[in-house]
Formats: sequence, C-alpha cells, structure tokens
Amino acid sequence: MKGSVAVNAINWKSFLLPYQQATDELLLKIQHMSVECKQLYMHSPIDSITGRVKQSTSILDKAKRKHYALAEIEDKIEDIAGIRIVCQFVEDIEKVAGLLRNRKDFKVLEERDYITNTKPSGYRSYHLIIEYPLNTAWGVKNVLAEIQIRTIAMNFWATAEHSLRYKYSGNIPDDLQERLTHCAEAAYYLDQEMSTIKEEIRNAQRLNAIRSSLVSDILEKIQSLNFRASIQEKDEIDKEFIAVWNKEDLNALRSFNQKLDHLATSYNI
Ligand code: 0O2
Repeated sequence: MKGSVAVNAINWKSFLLPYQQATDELLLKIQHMSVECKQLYMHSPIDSITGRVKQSTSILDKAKRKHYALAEIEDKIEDIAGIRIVCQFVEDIEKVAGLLRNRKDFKVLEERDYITNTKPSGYRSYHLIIEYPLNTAWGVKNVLAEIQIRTIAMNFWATAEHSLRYKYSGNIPDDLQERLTHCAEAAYYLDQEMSTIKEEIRNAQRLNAIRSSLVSDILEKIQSLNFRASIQEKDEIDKEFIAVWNKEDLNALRSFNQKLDHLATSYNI
C-alpha cells in the first residue's frame, strides 16, 4: 500500500467512532422520515432501513484494491458509514432520493445511478454520497457517508452476490457467474412486474393499515367502556364486535366505531 501511515498508527476504535455516530444519527433521521410519510400519505416509499460501519479489514481491503494510502482513507473511502434503504417498488427509489436531496442536515455530493447504468456484475442500486456535519464533543466534523437505495429484489440479488464474491475472493466460477446473471435478469423482471400491480398492492396495504388502526381504536374504546357499562351492555358490545369483525367489512367496522363514540359520550367518557 502506498503512503507513509502504518496500520498500527491508526487507533481504529477512535477512528471509527464518528462514523458510528453518523450512522446512528442518519438511521434515526431516515426512520423518522419514513414514519412522517406514513402519517401524511398512509404509506412510506421506504420498506426498511439498515446501517453499518465498514469493518477495519474491509477498509484496508478497499484501500489496497484502490491503491489509496492509509492517510487518504478518510477522504477517499466514502462508504465507511453506510445506510441502506430498501423499497418495495423501483418508482419509490426516486421518491426517497428526492426526499434526501431536500434535506438541509447534509449535503449530497454525488449520485451514482447503477439502475440506469447497471454494473457489468448485474448490480443495480442508486447511491448517494453525502457529507454529514457531525456534532462531536470536539466540534463539527464533516463525515462522508454512502446511502444505497434499492428494491427488495435488487437487495436480494446484491446480498447473495456479495456473499459469493467474498467466498470466492472476487473470482466467482464462470458457471455460477452465469446463474447469477440470470438471477439479476429475473430480479429486473420481478421489479417490472411488481410495478404493474403497484397501485393494487398499495391500496391493499392502505386498507390493511386502516383496518388495523380502526380495530385497535375500537378495542381501546371497548376497554374504557368496560368501566362504565352494565354487565349486559358489555356482553352486547362484545357480541356485536365479534359479529362486525367477522364480516371483514371496513364500513361495518367504521359504523360500529361511531356507535361506540356515541355510547362513550353518553357515559361522559
Ligand atoms: P461492502 O462490503 O458492501 O461495504 P467499487 O467497490 O470499486 O465497486 P466504489 O467506487 O467504492 O465501488 O463505489 P460504489 O460503486 O458506489 O460501490 C460501493 C458499494 O456498492 C460497495 O461497497 C457495495 O456495497 C456496493 N456494490 C458496488 N458494486 C457492487 C457489485 O457489483 N455487487 C454487489 N453485491 N455490491 C456492489 P464495497 O466496499 O464493495 O463492499
């Protein structure tokens, strides 16, 4: 490895600490962004989020592969702090990228579109390289981080390929590579097919979310009525709830919920 800094000159624990803090903060902020979307639009373009700090061995491997001096690691390896956002549909990727571009708590330095420009390996994903101003005990430190945005299908393929690439030290046997290429094509078609029924899936998910929030609302009301209603009334409420619940009809649940509201008002709850 070129450069003059020896491996043992790096205190890895303190070197990685700001990256851990940046990863934790970004993870929390993006999780909240997803919760806000759910509250506002009844769904979030984000299916799941994970974060990780690159291990020292992987940092050294990458520095060696890219011929970086150890002193250059901080400026040149952009994915020491890494966030991965997984979406259900390809269209969600641009929505998430848009939300991230609009944020004022970090700066997007570069965008890498491996979806339009699929890598020769078959890798598809959208990457944002960001500069995150981290408040530390010693002041503000600008930390580079990579945010990868991809679909569930892209993620399935990339995770599998990553494990194989690691197992075979980058030299995946030809027959396996060929099957991986077929899998990449299958993942691409899966994404396309899922997009064609996206609206139906979204509507079903919306209805499920409304139903489960209505049912928990109803159960809470039944609970509070339990303290005021007579035994006979409680019995009737229970029976009616079971009947309405079994109908699997959203409107029936809604009117039962309203009935409970009236009942609660009559009991001054
Ligand atoms: P890890 O273990 O995931 O952290 P390069 O590594 O040279 O291909 P570069 O210039 O560092 O790429 O940046 P790029 O292209 O944005 O890639 C950074 C990360 O994207 C990689 O980190 C992987 O996580 C992912 N990635 C890029 N290409 C591929 C690929 O062909 N297959 C898979 N499975 N993932 C890929 P690391 O450091 O390679 O690995």
